[in-house]
Amino acid sequence: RQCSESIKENLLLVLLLGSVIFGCILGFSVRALVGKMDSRKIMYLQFPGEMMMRMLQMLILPLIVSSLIAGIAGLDARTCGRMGLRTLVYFAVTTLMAVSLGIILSYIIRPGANSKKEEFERYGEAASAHSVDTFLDLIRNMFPDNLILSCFTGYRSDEQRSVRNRTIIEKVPYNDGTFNETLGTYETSGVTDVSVNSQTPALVTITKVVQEVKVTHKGGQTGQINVLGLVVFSLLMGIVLSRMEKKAKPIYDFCNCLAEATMTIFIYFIWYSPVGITFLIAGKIVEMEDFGVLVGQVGVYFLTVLTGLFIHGMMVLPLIFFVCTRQNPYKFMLGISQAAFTAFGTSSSSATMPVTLHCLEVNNKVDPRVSTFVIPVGATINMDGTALYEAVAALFIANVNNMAMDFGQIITISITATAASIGAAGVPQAGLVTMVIVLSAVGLPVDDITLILVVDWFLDRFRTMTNVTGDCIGAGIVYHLSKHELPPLREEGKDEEHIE
Ligand code: DAS
Repeated sequence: RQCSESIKENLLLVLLLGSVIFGCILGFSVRALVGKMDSRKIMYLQFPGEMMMRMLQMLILPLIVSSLIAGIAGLDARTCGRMGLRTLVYFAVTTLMAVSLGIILSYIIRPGANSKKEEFERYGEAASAHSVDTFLDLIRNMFPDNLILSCFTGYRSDEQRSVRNRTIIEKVPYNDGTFNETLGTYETSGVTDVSVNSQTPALVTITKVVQEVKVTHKGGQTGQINVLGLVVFSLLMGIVLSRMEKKAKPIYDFCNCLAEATMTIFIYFIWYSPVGITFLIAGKIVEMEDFGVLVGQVGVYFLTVLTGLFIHGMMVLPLIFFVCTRQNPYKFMLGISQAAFTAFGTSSSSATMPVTLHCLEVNNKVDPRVSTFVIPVGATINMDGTALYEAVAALFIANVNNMAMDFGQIITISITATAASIGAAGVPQAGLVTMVIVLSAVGLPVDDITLILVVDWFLDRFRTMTNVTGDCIGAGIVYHLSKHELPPLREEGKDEEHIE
């Protein structure tokens, strides 16, 4: 049975790797044969991938709540506290190391230095307008329309009116919050013009709105699930149940059963993920504007981030793992490679979560009570790849504007890049939106985000892979340090000593 399990796991790994490669081939072939596709056709091409994303996202809620509650309820408070402390220390240390690496590399390679903004003009209105479109989509996906538009309509500043006579590229429905139970949507109470063209203060206005929404609606997440809220609830519930001991047995058994059933459903889904990843990647490649942007300073920036992610993900994290566990880190990382490829395909730590838990528990034999604690929290607040990227992007934009950063500003970038990575949700390109915090903290022009937008969808895949790898390495380390304190896992039919 073990042999057939490992054959299945290896087959899935080959299929996932193959899907990434085939997705690139399909994307470039469609791009060469069909050329520019309109957004509707691109949507059709991406549909199988979008379906996979929603299948995985559907499992997040039952999986996190049931496994986290059952995991914590099965532990005594002391073990739980020590495990939590080890997890948070690991998150803080690795995120700060990632930011520091990003800053050091930026000063060595100096992306954007001695370049002029005119150099980026060659991608002109099309790329920038496309970038602004993309940015608007990102913001809209990041926050429910009623949130952003209520802030937006409440944001009627003079600057806003002055922008009004510019090219209108977006008519966005807004609403007054009336929810239509039948349709399950907000009633549209009107249409507001979001007047933006490529290089106008409007983008700053919009990014200020993003900041406003981010600040006044802290934690405002996409229409997707608020993972952080779920994790906090499940942690608290698990701790309370742990103290209730045998009275909590019915809920404890229910959560264990729900977690097992959810992972069984996931096993069916996972065999579809190679198909989904293929079409997700192909659709993005077809959608991509001009690959030529990778030549020149944006290419240097792109390679700086990739170099940092490679060093951090393939050297720094494995070294930390080896120091803490004295085990072969690359063997451990081989066990989580399905999650890494899924992260590359989906660009979402949250959507990858079921795969991540499966890899840790089935391939690397990590105790579910540890993995279901570390991974949901890590997918939400531990994003080493994003933190490194935010630091490099900020220094790239500073170089493009010939603005030298003093020591105080470097420290500010380190702190805000860490905060931005904690604030970013585990959804595609969340790090790009929280970048606004870093840029405005050190007085960099926020609308220069358009300079990096065109390559961001591709960089996002690599930084999401690094984020997921960091979470898995953390789960492996916390498991190694905590396993002697964990009560034996519940056998079939045998009651949990602690609950009993
Ligand atoms: N895509 C995000 C994630 O899921 C990372 C980012 O946007 O930076 O981890």
